[in-house]
Amino acid sequence: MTLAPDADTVRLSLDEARSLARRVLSAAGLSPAHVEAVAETMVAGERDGCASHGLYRLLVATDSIAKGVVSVDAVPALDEPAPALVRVDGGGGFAQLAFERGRPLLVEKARRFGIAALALNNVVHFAALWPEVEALAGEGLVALAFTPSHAWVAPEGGTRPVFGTNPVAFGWPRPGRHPFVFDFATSATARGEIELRRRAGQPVPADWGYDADGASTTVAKEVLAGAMRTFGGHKGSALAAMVELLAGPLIGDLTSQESLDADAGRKGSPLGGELILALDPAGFLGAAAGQHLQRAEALFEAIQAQGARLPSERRYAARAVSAHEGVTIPAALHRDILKLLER
Ligand code: NDP
Ligand code: PYC
Repeated sequence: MTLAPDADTVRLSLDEARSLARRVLSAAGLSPAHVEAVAETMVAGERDGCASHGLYRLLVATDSIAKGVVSVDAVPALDEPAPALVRVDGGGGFAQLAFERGRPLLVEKARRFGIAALALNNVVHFAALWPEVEALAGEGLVALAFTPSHAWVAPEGGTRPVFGTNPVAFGWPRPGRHPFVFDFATSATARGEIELRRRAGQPVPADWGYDADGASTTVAKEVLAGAMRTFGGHKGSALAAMVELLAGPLIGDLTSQESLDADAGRKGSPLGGELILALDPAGFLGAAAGQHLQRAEALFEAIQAQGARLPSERRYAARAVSAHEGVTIPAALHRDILKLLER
């Protein structure tokens, strides 16, 4: 670990970040299998320059553990409700281990049937979704993932929370390259971004949310106590509703309002489900499979030829830098993380 020249930040190698995350999660009482899965996700987030879902999440995850929101030693249970469907009951544990347990069978079924779905039920979710779709695209599959959260977001035309921040993630394989991946909240931004602004004492853009009286505000704390807004007006609002339905009632799990009700004021991470879809291009294309990759590359080239960037380009670039330079986090965050080891 080194103090950066301004002493406001701390630099950690990836190994140091991983070891810190594991120590904190173990000290919080999480079982070894969950520690591994959860620490990897947080380090991957920090490594890829996704601060809102990186090491900051150690504060969030340990808070949920301390409040009894998470089952620390849950053993995910896998079953097959239909030939192309996989279900993993996470037993109230964090979602990462449940995904690891379900992933091999999801891949196998997608290859066998051309399309397959994995429902994670009864999991606590604090994380980004790109790790799931990137892993599946790395296996040559096209992937989609959705999860509701807590009711923090107002529908377009209203000012009171109904939806979660409800991310949508998509992954597409690329020959010899990292997959094409996007992953974003259907709210104007992830709630984690607003939490980071609150910690840093910074304002938020006026179109991110409303205060508790339904008035626009740039004060992060007021948006957190009021309602966030969807991205893209009615379009983000409809997509947020779709995520509620697909990864809630469709898979027999909670909506964001139900998750907030189940939280009963503890302010823990969302509890509920995640839906992950995997498609094998060979299912549609048979012997012609492979051409789809070249045609996709032509599309990506046309985007980049205009000077526009692909989603995930920034993240992969950050990954390449972190591999030799490590990660830099605010010193205040580092201090708060170390305090978790003193409890
Ligand atoms: P952003 O609004 O920052 O959007 C992120 C996505 O858009 C990334 O794929 C990013 O690629 C891409 N992107 C950003 N700018 C551009 C650009 N100029 N051109 C092309 N692509 C671009 O993220 P959010 O704040 O909405 O979400 C952040 C994270 O929060 C997500 O990973 C999401 O899964 C997570 N989240 C998790 C929730 C949960 O319940 N578990 C709830 C809500 C959010 P790149 O990474 O390369 O910049
Ligand atoms: O940043 O909105 C968010 C979020 C919710 C759950 C995990 N991350």
